[in-house]
This record gives sequence, structure tokens and C-alpha cells, in this order.
Amino acid sequence: MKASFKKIFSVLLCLSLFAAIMAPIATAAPADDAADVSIEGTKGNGDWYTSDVTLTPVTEGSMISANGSDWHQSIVVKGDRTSPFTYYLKDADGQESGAKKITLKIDKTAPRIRSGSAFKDGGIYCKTVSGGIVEEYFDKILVDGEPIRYTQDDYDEIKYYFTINTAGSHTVEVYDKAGNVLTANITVNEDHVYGDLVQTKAPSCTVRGNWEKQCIYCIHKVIISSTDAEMDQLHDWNDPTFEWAEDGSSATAAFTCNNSELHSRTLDAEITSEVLTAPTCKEMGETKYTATVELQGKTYTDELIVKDIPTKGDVNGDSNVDLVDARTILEYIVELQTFNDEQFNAADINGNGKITIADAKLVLKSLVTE
Ligand SMILES: [Ca+2]
Ligand SMILES: [Ca+2]
Ligand SMILES: [Ca+2]
Ligand SMILES: [Zn+2]
Ligand SMILES: [Zn+2]
Repeated sequence: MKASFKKIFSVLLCLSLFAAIMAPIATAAPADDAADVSIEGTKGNGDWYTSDVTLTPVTEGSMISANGSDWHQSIVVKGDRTSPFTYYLKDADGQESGAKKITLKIDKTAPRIRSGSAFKDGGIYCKTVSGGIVEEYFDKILVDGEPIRYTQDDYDEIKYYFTINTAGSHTVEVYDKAGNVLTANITVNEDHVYGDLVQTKAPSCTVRGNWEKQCIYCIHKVIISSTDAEMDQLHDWNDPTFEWAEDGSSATAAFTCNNSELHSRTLDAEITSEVLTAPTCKEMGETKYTATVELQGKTYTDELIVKDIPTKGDVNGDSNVDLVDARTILEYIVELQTFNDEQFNAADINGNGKITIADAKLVLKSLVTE
């Protein structure tokens, strides 16, 4: 196409040279920006037009042609274009000019952002947004009225590439050389804005649970998994088996988990005790021991009863309760005896914290009711 155009052009050039030799009076055509046609169109910046352009011969009665054979009052040159436009004139007498050239820069197309790109007017972005500019005659890009850095690119139809990573609302203007402008108002968020955390996998002591939160403006997603410590709080414990020391002084509680036989735990219990039955001169007293453990917010207890409170009345420690003990108690009352703590305890038969004649009586009574 271009080659054949060239060929025609050179043929016409030869013809006009020939005409110039044969008719030396003919005026030479202006080299460019012909003054013999009027140009009608919307002026852009500089020497650019932003609309199709109508060329009309200045001289009344003259005709104009784009190919030297079809003649018109005026012709319309369509954009976009920057290459010189060739035309021909014929005056009222039918006298034809040779090929003439005029430089016409027409850009009717505003810059645009490559389709499919995330960047668009009214868009809300997280942290950063980039756009690929499609524009043959790019001039500048302004963000909030200030020029920003851009890079030249040659990917697909993209010619320039820019990135905005300043948080806030921005007005972006992309200009071409003719002054056509693409305007877009966008917002860049400082960070992602997440929706609610949604559970996607329920956790247990054997399964790591998952939760997701999705940014409401972009595809960014955060996945949170349960930690080992969290999983360790999710056992399904069976009631424990308590293991007691014989004397009730300590106990352990052994737990097993319903979900896995690998999960077990043995805890030392807290021990408390109380007198269940008081001792007499014949019977030892009983202590009730209570073991308490706490696991995963739940309290478990167990009890052990031990007959471990010594019998009363054996004040002299000969393992018998007899008249000697009764007499010793009486001697204490009349201050012929002193007792250590152990003896005092053994002598306080009714356990009221005092040693009186009533205690001596209880010893005697135990002897006769044997
Ligand atoms: Ca343009
Ligand atoms: Ca005794
Ligand atoms: Ca007493
Ligand atoms: Zn986001
Ligand atoms: Zn478990």
C-alpha cells in the first residue's frame, strides 16, 4: 500500500517536473503548510488538531483532490495522523497543480488506560495502583496537578506505565500532545480493609482450624490458622483416673482424650482434708481427703477416706487405755502432771480444747463398757 503510494507520488513528481520545464512561468508550490488551502478544524495544543480537518482551496472556483483525479470543493482529512498529507489543486480554468504537501497532526483520541487493567475512574485501591497508558502521542501525566514519574513500556498496546502509592484521594490526568485528556478520580487506601473473619475449617485438638478475612476492595486475603497452644485447649477429655498415696497426702489425675489416644495428661492434685469422724478411746478417727484438679476450665475432684486419727485416752503412750491413763488425767487437772502436745491431745477425749473431769470420766466409761 505504502509502496504503491510512493510509486504514484514519484510518477506525479516526474510529471510536475516535466510541466515545470515545459512551462517555466508556473509558480512553485509552497513546500509545506500550504497557503493555498484553508484549514478548518478544532485546534488543540501547538500545531495539533483534535478533530477531522477540512481543506478548502483559498482561490474561488478552485477544486481540491486527494488523488489528482476526484475533484471536490473541499476534502476532509481524517485523524489520527502525523504524516504529511498530499493534495492537488485545479483552478477555475482547469489548470492542475502538481502534488502538494501539508503537515497535518490530528489526534482525536484521548489517552486511555489499557482495558482489563484494574485502574479506572472511581476506583478504590489498597496501598498502590498501576496503570498502563495507551496513547500514540503521549505528553504527560499529572496526579493532583503535579507531574509524576512514569516509565516507557512496550507491552501489548501499552506505551507508558505509572504507579501511585501515596494514600489518599487523587485526581489523575493523562494528556496527549494535542491536549486531549483522560481524567480519573481514584482513592488509594493506606492498607487493606478487611471484612469479618470467617471460619473455613473448624478446629479441634487433631485438626488445625482456619479462618479467612478478605479485603473488601481487592483480592487480598489473610488466612489465620489455629496455633498448637490453641489446639491444646480443645481436647475432649474423659473423666480422669485418680491415683492416691495411701495416706491421702497426695494424688495424681490421669486424663485421656476422646479424639486421640496419643493425647494424655497427668496432673498433680491439690489436696484438702477434713475430719470425717472423730476418734474415741476405742476407735481411730477418719479423715476425708479431697483431691482437686483443673483442666481446660473444668474442675475434677476425688475423695479418699483414711482412718488415720489416733485413738484418745492413751496419755502415757503404752498403747493401752486403762486406769493409769484416767489417773494421769486427774493428776494433770490437779497440777501434779504436765503434758506435751501429744499427751494433751490424747487426754482431751471430747476434743473441746480443755482437759477437765469430763475427759477422765470418758476414759473410765470406756473401760466399763468394754
Ligand atoms: Ca491521543
Ligand atoms: Ca496408756
Ligand atoms: Ca476435754
Ligand atoms: Zn485490599
Ligand atoms: Zn485431644
